[in-house]
Amino acid sequence: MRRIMLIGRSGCGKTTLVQAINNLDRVHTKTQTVEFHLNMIDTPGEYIENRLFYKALIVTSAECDVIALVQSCTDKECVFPPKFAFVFPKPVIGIITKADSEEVSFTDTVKCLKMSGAHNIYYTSSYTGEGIEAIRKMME
Ligand SMILES: Nc1nc2c(ncn2[C@@H]2O[C@H](COP(=O)(O)OP(=O)(O)OP(=O)(O)O)[C@@H](O)[C@H]2O)c(=O)[nH]1
Ligand SMILES: [Mg+2]
Repeated sequence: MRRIMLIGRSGCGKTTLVQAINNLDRVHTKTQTVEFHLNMIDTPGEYIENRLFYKALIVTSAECDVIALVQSCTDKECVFPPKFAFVFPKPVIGIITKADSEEVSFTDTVKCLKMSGAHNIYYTSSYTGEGIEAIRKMME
């Protein structure tokens, strides 16, 4: 089983995604620190929003097999610096969250993740379950 580490801005839906993938009850809490699950590592949004924490992300990534850059299709701004993926000596995928949202265009979100250097982009909604099985499969 491959362990995946989620990185993305505050409120983009990382923790909700962990809950959806693991069939856990949906609980809304702001992630305050790095949280280790058997198959996933959940990080606080602040870690990508503040470059002082980049080092912490890189160190923590030693504990995972795949890094996922997570960006909500409802977010206008791309939180990742260009080529950010290349700081990790591991595969980096992109996950688009909140695909159930109305009237969003995925174009900018895809562009953001590609510019960040993510390969393989997954479209997900933790609410409808879209894309959740595809992520589970990728983690097998
Ligand atoms: N429409 C929609 N909203 C979602 C989805 N996933 C999460 N949300 C909402 O987005 C908000 C933030 O979700 P979280 O999972 O806590 O976000 P996070 O990325 O863990 O945020 P931090 O812990 O602060 O870094 C919550 O109000 C969720 O209900 C989704 O698939 N669709
Ligand atoms: Mg969280």
